[in-house]
Amino acid sequence: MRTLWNDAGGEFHPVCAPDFLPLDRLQGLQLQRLRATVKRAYENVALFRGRMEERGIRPGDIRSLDDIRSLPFTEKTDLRDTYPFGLFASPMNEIVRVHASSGTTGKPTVVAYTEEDIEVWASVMARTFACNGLHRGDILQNAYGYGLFTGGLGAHYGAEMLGMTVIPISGGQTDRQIMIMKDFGVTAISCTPSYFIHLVERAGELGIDLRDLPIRAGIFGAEPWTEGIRRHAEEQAGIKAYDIYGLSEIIGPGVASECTEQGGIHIFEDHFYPEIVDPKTGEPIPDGESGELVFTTLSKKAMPMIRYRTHDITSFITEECACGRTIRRVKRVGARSDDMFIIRGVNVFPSQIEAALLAVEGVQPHYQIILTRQKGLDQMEVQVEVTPELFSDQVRDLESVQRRISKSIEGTVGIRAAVRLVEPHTIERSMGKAKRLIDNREK
Ligand code: DLL
Repeated sequence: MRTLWNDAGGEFHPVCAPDFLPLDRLQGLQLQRLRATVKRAYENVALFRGRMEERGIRPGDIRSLDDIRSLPFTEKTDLRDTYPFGLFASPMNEIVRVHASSGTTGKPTVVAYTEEDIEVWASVMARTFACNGLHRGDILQNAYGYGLFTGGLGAHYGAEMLGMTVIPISGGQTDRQIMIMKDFGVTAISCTPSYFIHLVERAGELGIDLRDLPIRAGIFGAEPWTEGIRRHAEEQAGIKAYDIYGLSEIIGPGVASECTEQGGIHIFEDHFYPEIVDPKTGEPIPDGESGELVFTTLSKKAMPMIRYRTHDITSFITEECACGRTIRRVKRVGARSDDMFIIRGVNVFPSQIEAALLAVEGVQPHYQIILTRQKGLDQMEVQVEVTPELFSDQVRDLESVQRRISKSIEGTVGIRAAVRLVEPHTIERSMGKAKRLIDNREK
């Protein structure tokens, strides 16, 4: 993979130029690419052609960016129904890579890349790292999982394109990660936020204070996380923690990223056209209101996606960003519409529970929400770890923390939860995406 020379001391990299395009140029590019994508999807993918024909739309009917609204949505079930290769728009001999997401039930969803797609992917990941203030000379410990998951290889190619030194360590083997971080002079780590919290904790047990090491940035994504987790990671490790977002169906990581302003994620919208719609009606909603993020890929060859419903909930940020990027920002994705659970008629997102927990002193960012049904009534128990000092304290102190947590949860979501304080290390640690919710209610 070609590495672009970064001759501006890390402040600017040529691959980042599209981040700063004037709006009319950006929109011109988007329209040109949208038309080409729709034509490609129509001509090569039976599902897209069939759906467009049902609506009487032909590729030539897309004349403006707003015309995108006449196109049908695509859902994750469409990938499952056409498993494994039914949505490919390129012949197999042009596909150089496939990835797949494990999926909670049954078959995985498969995604594909041509050589050009891999180049685009590397470039949007290079732009992500540049957004995070990284550059040639940085040493990146890439602890996203390598393999069928898009995190590891996606970050890897982007880091190399930017000219960083990559340590392709993948997830797991935490003690070894800490040794390498220290011995190799690592300046940035990429992994899930929950894994980083685990790594910081383990370093502490080994008597290593990450604040004494050169590491200065954490590139965190692949799961929802909160400002509480950011504060914890930044304080405990002496780093800046950045939010990066993506999904396999669109490309993997590299769809959107925070910049050093840390005020929402910039979408690389020259390649991924965003819409935010009402999750129930599919109709567009006014800028600034929250709804479901929908993406249309603008340059993917192997697997173009038309109006893909992410089920991720966010809103557009309308103010300009101080960093000068013209590409639009959305708020961090705190919730997926399908992560939401309903308990006693109240809609609750796991991230709301996380925010309520971390607002209480002495609470550690390790928790699990367990739902059960007893005598026909839904019950929510939140198991959460507290600091070892607190745990060894008097029962009275523990009870007071328990009460404060209960109050904080009730104040946030409006319902009572049974709170169980558990000893450090009781909650299972994850190497990748953390599992926060266990729903034991029979369906
Ligand atoms: O998680 C790609 C990725 C890898 C993103 C590494 C960032 C870093 P999937 O496994 O297909 O792809 O999962 C995609 O994860 O629809 C969101 O629900 C969630 N997600 C990803 N990033 C974030 C984030 C990768 N920063 C699904 N905040 C998406 C909240 C996120 N949720």
